[in-house]
Amino acid sequence: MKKKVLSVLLAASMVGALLAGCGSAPEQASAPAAAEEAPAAEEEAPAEEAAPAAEGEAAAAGEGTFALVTKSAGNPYNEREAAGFEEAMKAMGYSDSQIIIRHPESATADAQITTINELIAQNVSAIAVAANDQDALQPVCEQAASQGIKIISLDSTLNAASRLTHVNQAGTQIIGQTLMDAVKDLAGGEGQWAILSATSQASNQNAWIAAMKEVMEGEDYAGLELVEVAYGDDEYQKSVDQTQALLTNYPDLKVICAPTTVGIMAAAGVLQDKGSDVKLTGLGLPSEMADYIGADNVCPYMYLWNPIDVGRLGAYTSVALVNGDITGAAGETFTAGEMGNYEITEASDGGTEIIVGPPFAFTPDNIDDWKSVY
Ligand code: RAM
Repeated sequence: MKKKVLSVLLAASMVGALLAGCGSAPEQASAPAAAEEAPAAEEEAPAEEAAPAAEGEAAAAGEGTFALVTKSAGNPYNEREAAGFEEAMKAMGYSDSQIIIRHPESATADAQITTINELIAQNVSAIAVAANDQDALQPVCEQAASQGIKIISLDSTLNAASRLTHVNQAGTQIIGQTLMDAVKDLAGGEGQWAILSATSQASNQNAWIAAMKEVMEGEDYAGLELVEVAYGDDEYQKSVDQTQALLTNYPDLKVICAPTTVGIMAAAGVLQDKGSDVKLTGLGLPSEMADYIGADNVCPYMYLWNPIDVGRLGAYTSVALVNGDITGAAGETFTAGEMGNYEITEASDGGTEIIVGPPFAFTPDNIDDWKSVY
C-alpha cells in the first residue's frame, strides 16, 4: 500500500514537472547531466491550457476491447508498461474482459504480426503496439485499420503511415543529448565508447542512436570515438556475450552506453564481475540497477522515465481515439485521467506523437527512493 502511494506521488511529481513545462522535480535538479537543459523541452511539453475534456466520459461509454502488444515476454520493462495500461483501463471503468495484454515470445516483427492478426480476428477496438520493426508491421497495421481498429504505437514507434499517433516516452533529441553528455562526462571528455543496444530493427533504439550520433558531430564531442554499436536483442545472455566481446575487442574502451533496460543490467553484471574500469550509463530500471549505481560503482548514474506511465498514457490515448475525442492529429488535446492534459504534436517522421515526459536521472542520491517503484 505504502509502495503504491509512493508510486503515485512520484509519478505525479514527474507529470507535474512536465505540465509546468520545466524540470522542477527535485530529483532532476540533482541530476549530473541535467536532462532539463536539453533544448525543446518546453516545446514538447503538453499544453497547459488543454481543453477540459470531460473526465469520466470514457468510463461512461465503456464499450470495446483494448489491446496492448509489447515488444516481448520476459522483459520487466514491458511488464511495467502493461501494468500501467491495465491500471488505467480499469480506472476508466473497463472490465478484465475488455483488456487484452499480449507479450510476444520474442522481440521480432514476425511474433508481433502473428499477435496482431489474432487481435484482428477478435475484432478488437484498438491496438497499442511497441513496434519491433516499424516497416515490417505496416501491412498488418493497414489491415487492422481497414477494419476500423484504432492503431497506435507506444515506446517504439510504428511508421507514420501505420499509426494514428505514438506515445513517446520522452523526446528523441533530449534522450540523445542527455546520453551523449553522460558518455562524455564518464569518459572524462575523450576516448573510446560503445553502444549496447537491443534489436537492430527497434525504432526507438535506432532513433536514440541516430540522435546520439548527431549530437556527437558537435565539436564539444570531438574527442569521443564510437567504436561499435552492439546488439543484445533485449535478451539477457546475448547482452552479456556482447558486453564481453566489447571488452575483449576494445581494451581501451572507457564507456558503454546501453539505452535498453535489459542491456544495461546485463552489462552491469559483466563489468562488476570482471572488476572492470569501463563505466556504464544508459537507460535502466532502478529496481534492476540499484546495486550497480554509485560514484565508485560500474554505473555512476543512468536515466529512464516511468514505464508504467507509458502504458497508462497508451490506454488513455486508445480510449480517446475509440470514443472519437481525438483523431491523432497534431494540435488535438485530451485528458488522460489523473495524468492530466496532453497535446498531440508533430513527430519528426511526419506522423504525430504524445510525449510522456523528459528523461529522469537516477543517481546515488535518489536510487533508493525509486528502486521499489519500478
Ligand atoms: C528495453 C526496451 C524498451 C526500451 C527500454 C529503455 O526494455 O528496449 O523498448 O524503451 O529498454
